[in-house]
Amino acid sequence: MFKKILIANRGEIAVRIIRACKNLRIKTVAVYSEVDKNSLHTELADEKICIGPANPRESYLDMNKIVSAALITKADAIHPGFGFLSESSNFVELCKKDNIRFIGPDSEVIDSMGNKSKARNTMIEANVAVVPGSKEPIYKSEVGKIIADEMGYPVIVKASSGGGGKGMRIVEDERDFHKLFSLAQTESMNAFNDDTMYVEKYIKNPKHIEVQILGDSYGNIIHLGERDCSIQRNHQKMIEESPSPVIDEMTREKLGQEAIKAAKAVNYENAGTIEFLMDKDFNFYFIEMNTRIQVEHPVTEMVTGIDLIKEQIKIAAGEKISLNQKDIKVKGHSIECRINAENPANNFLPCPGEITYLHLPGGNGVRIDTAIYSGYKLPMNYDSMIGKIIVHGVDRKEAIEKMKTALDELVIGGIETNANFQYSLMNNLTYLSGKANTGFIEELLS
Ligand code: MV4
Repeated sequence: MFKKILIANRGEIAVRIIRACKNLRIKTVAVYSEVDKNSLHTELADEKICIGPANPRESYLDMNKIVSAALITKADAIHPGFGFLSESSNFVELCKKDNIRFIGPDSEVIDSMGNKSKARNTMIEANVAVVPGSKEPIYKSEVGKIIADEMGYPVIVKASSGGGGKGMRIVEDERDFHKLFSLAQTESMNAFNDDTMYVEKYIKNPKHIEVQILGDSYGNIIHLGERDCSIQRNHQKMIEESPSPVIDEMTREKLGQEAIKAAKAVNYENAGTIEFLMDKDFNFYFIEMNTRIQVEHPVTEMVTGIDLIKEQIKIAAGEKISLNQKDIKVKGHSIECRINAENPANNFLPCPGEITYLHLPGGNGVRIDTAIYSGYKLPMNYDSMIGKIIVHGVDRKEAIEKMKTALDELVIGGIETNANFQYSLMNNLTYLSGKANTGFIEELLS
């Protein structure tokens, strides 16, 4: 097992990883930027090392600085968390060169899934259901249009390097194809320096369902059920839950096997997520694979009782997964609400500032993952997510009641947050029905 792990991240996920390391009696190194000098992760870690200015490019995204920090502190592994360097194959290679274990999959796997068009092809070869669409990467609008015309409209044009909605355009009418393809391609070029595109049939108002998987270095792969992440705004998830309120035990097993098939196609090792779209007739289609731990991992932990970060560390250290698929039971229901420093009354504008007062909720089945404390000044340089409330109940109804109680009890003084907006969603009839799809928030706000 590792003796010391460097956490190449900040905020609540850095704190979450430090706690898992402590549980495993592994020493921890925090890295921080100048504006994060007073951040909680630096306090909780055994050692801390400043890696530069607030701008992520000069600190949390600077691979050389992070590897240097690991070498100086003699850390034998790096946990990247999510965002930042978590899906950088170059970073994985750099770690390898210096004999530092990257806690995550190998660089080739990251690359093959990071290119969405390539990932689609891999899944088609492996007989995983994907959205009908192009097989080869597309560079010319004329080529894309032939495929779109044949499929019929609406279609969606996507950037191979895309993510978070960037480089994506829905085309309803064939006359708009060239214009929208070109817009998406230009956006992709600017954001990712890549003009590789692909085309899919557009599925209207799908549910976003993802399956958590774990794979070890001995070829064992298990799934830990699904998360329903349909409640999102501008491609940012707001609420996630497990299990999905619309998936029964039989469908869960089928979907889980589909996810395992997808993971096996790339010999997946460590924690990963297979993303599916579900249409109104309950058909599932693979869209992407995320080769990292995700923000919403706690809802899976709550219903399965498995600590995913500890599993990631053990797998990276060369241990076999100690669980069999038949040991994995989804028990009760878990919901996560993301708490953001933002103002819902002003188009969800980020609102960093000083937290003048803080009361966090608690109680049976209430978990708070956060790095904020009373007196903490939120820097403006990073994501507006400041924490997550995760609840676990015997069923969805009880989980919702616990979430309402927790949101009501939460007091964050000095800054605006989306907590009241989240509370209102817990009373929304569409949300309560469990049938809300990815178009729900946009419709609600329109
Ligand atoms: C889709 C889709 C419908 N059909 N693909 C959004 C982010 C990225 N991970 C994939 N996304 C989608 N892919 C097909 N074939 C719908 C979404 C989607 C979406 C698209 C446009 C505007 C808002 C959206 C919100 C959620 C999901």
